[in-house]
Amino acid sequence: MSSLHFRTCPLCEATCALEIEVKDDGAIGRIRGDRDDPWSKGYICPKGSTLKQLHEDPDRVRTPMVRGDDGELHPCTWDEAFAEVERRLVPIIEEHGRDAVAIYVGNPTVHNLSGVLYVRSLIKALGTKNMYSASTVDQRPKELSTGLMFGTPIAFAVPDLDRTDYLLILGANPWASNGSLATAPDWPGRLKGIQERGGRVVVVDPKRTKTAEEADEHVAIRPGTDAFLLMAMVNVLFDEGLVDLGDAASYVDDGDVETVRSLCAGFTPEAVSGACGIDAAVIRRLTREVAAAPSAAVYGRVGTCTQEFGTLCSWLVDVVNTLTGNLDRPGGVMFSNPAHGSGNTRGEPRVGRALRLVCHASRVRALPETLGELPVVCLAEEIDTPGEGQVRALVTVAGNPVLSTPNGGRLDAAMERLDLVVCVDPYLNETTRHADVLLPPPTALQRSHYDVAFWSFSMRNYAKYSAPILPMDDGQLEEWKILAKLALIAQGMGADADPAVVDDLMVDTMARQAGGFDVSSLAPRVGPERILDFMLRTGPYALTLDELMTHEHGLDLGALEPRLPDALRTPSGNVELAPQPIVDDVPRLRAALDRSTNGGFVLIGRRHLRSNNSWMHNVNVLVKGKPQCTLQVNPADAERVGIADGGSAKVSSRVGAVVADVEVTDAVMPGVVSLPHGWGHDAPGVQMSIASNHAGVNSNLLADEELVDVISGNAVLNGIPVELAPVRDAAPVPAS
Ligand SMILES: Nc1nc2c(c(=O)[nH]1)N[C@H]1C(S)=C(S)[C@@H](COP(=O)(O)OP(=O)(O)OC[C@H]3O[C@@H](n4cnc5c(=O)[nH]c(N)nc54)[C@H](O)[C@@H]3O)O[C@H]1N2
Ligand SMILES: Nc1nc2c(c(=O)[nH]1)N[C@H]1C(S)=C(S)[C@@H](COP(=O)(O)OP(=O)(O)OC[C@H]3O[C@@H](n4cnc5c(=O)[nH]c(N)nc54)[C@H](O)[C@@H]3O)O[C@H]1N2
Ligand code: SF4
Ligand SMILES: [Mo]
Repeated sequence: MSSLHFRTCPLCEATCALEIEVKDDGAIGRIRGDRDDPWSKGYICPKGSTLKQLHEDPDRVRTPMVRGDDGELHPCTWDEAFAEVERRLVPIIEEHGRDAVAIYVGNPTVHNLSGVLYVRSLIKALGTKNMYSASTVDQRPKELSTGLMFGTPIAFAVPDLDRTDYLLILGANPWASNGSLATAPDWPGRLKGIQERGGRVVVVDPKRTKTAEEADEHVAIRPGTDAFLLMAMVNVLFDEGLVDLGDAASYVDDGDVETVRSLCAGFTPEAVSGACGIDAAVIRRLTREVAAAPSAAVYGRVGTCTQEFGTLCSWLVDVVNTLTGNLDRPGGVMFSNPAHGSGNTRGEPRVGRALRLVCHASRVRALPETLGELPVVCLAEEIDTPGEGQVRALVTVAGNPVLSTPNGGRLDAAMERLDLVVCVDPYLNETTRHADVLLPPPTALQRSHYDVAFWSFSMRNYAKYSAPILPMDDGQLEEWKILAKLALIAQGMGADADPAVVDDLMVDTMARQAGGFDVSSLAPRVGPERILDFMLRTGPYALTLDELMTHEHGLDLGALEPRLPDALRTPSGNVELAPQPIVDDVPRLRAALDRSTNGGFVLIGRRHLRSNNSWMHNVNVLVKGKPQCTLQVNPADAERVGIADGGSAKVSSRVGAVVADVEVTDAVMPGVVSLPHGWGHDAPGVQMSIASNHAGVNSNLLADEELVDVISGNAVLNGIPVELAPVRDAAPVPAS
């Protein structure tokens, strides 16, 4: 006999429901999609079933480790590990101040209930200006544009895939990524659904991706030029009298519409066509199609955020949605109403404070702080540039910035100089190999889950609690306790302090902010479950965790409904269509229009369905077969440079060089080469045996930390100028 358990997959943003078999002896059996789940209906991708392999991976670190006098990491007890953190961290803070300690919070944190809730207490306790996260190599532009326009940075307006008649996708490949900042399982099926209903899907991408191939139309665009394209679309809307805000008109100031009209002046399709590499006639036609469709949604993602005009792009996406009457209507872009509440369900409707922007700047380069964080492109220079305020210690939580952030080579070298590195992570990888103290959390199967992050912007209102499926092993510690212990140490309360102190403080603070909720009513729950129960009870449906637990296949709370004007939290109480910080950035775009390109190559990135950023390459079923980490080159370019399919090429940028295996394909447009990120697992000290056998190269040795979107400080990861050269000798050349 075995038992079946149901839980949400925590690996990507799609939040598919899994059915997991646990055998009599406690071993994990088959993992498949939960067909009774109303949200994902049995859909999963090849990664979902690998929670088993991740749990059983012999390379996964199972005990805390401390670096000894011999320079090696040695297993130790949790008490010893926390004592070591205290012994070394507290003097650094006392001698050099709080800013001498940096923290980097990586992507899996938001896929983890413990992480997402408790990392905040660690950040607060550290009290450092040197707070970094994966957000500034990802979605910070979208957070800023959403925050400025609607008042809440992460309550994004999401495309209503299941009802739309027309979807325009820019810079996203949901056939590989399963979608992002617009949560829904089975994006591929939902895209097909649009076509089956007689709707149309158009994809704007420098590469003919699987998503583009499956679409009705692929429009190839020069990397980094989407803001021109979108500005030209806005220009056409005004020029051809196609502006019609629909119901949203009541919540948008006419003056803002006029401001947008004047901002787009001069960005005609003819003026941008050369820069974008798109015919003016195509730009006009796409604009007319979006305007004429009974409902339409424009959706931009990583490709539009991680470029030079990321914030302008993200803003323009929602400007087009608004000007065509598609904001907040079925089939357009809509706001979720999540069971656990979010920024736009809490507080007073139409009451909000201006988004806090740039309270401080980074020490070395004066890049802007946004939403409490500095851009991660600054991290290495803050470590390797001497002077008052220099970073001397780094805490990483669920992050691998050596592979995931620009100029990873510089960061790798800088980490060698740190007085202390503390990593909360289950693997010894390219970043955590620098750890002095490594604190491994339990696996996904050993922890509870509820997707606080992604159901804040999902395409249906849906809730589900996942209980832990496997017990903790002897000597493991829950991740929330690890984070709480670090917070207590950072606060000077000592390595022996009880994590319950942090837990109580958190729930008390949240209850106070909610206007005096009686926390004792949540007893006897503690930890993440108590906070979740609180959030559900004070959320829009006044659910309780007990009630939610009775829905083991998840609770469908219905399709999205129009939420304007109540979802607005802007100072004006309206949609702010022309926020000043964004208006101020338009001259930069205008200036770039006249900039000539030198005709050289530019690098873009890509994702593969069987990969997940940098950390799942140790799962054999995901990496076996054709190598994923190849440099894709257009046939005409390959011939011109003298490189062949299956050969290797040296790719160089301002900051570094790699030698990559070449894949010649006409899927990438001429002048563009594509290399995925998250690879390069051949560094000494990395303990990921399978990954090291499929090492690949680190594309972020090429990404240039000097290239940023000015408003957000977000890294430019697409459109990086590079040079190509053939490599006759197959032997790898060291990176320069
Ligand atoms: N060139 C280029 N670079 C990119 C991108 C790109 O498109 N191009 N994309 C960017 C994007 S969107 C993102 S989100 C970032 C991702 O970059 P990061 O946020 O740094 O994420 P990963 O590199 O996947 O590293 C995740 C780390 O978390 C650990 N981990 C896994 N599960 C857990 C857990 O449950 N708890 C803890 N504590 N640790 C865990 C893993 O072992 C690994 O060390 O990469 C960015 N980098
Ligand atoms: N299998 C898998 N799934 C994942 C991840 C993963 O690593 N693997 N990572 C997860 C994470 S952290 C995130 S943030 C999401 C990201 O999800 P997506 O945003 O869908 O990310 P990508 O698949 O990288 O798609 C980005 C697309 O932008 C294109 N592009 C590059 N430059 C430009 C440009 O200048 N303009 C335009 N219009 N397009 C451009 C690229 O060719 C690529 O097709 O995926 C998540 N899901
Ligand atoms: S699509 Fe994402 S959530 Fe769904 S099974 Fe795959 S990794 Fe998990
Ligand atoms: Mo991401």
